[in-house]
Amino acid sequence: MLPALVQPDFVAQLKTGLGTGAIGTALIGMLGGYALSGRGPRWARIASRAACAALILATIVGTAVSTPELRSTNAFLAITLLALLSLLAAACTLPHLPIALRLENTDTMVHSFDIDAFDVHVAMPTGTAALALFTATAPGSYPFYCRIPGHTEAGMAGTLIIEP
Ligand SMILES: [Cu+2]
Repeated sequence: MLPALVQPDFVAQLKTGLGTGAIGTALIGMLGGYALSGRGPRWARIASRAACAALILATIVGTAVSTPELRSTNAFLAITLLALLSLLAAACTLPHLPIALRLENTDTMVHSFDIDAFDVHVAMPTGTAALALFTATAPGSYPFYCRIPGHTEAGMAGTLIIEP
């Protein structure tokens, strides 16, 4: 997003309208995703919702004030655009949402699931399922392991990879 904003012809894009649709689409996706995520400061989510509402309103008003010959075509385009943007905003909530891992222990021994980076420490009693809930705050590689003495050394460890 940032490279699109710092292009030397950004002002020209705004004046001509060329390329602003792409910027607007990315903005609505990011802002909508953040607004719908239910995470982060309340004021920031309200500001994101307001910005999305303004962009959507601009689309509707732009359609309404277009010439009568183009109005039905523009209305179809506006509905298609709004549907796509809604889907994009919904998809953009995914990085903000918590991860839920169902951990089933079918072994005869007790185990655990631990990711220090996310402060995840879940006991895994034998013969039942446990739930690990956490939010991946940043992309990266995060080691996980079983904290029962000797288990990490026995190979109960791995790396959780969070991709951007
Ligand atoms: Cu173990």
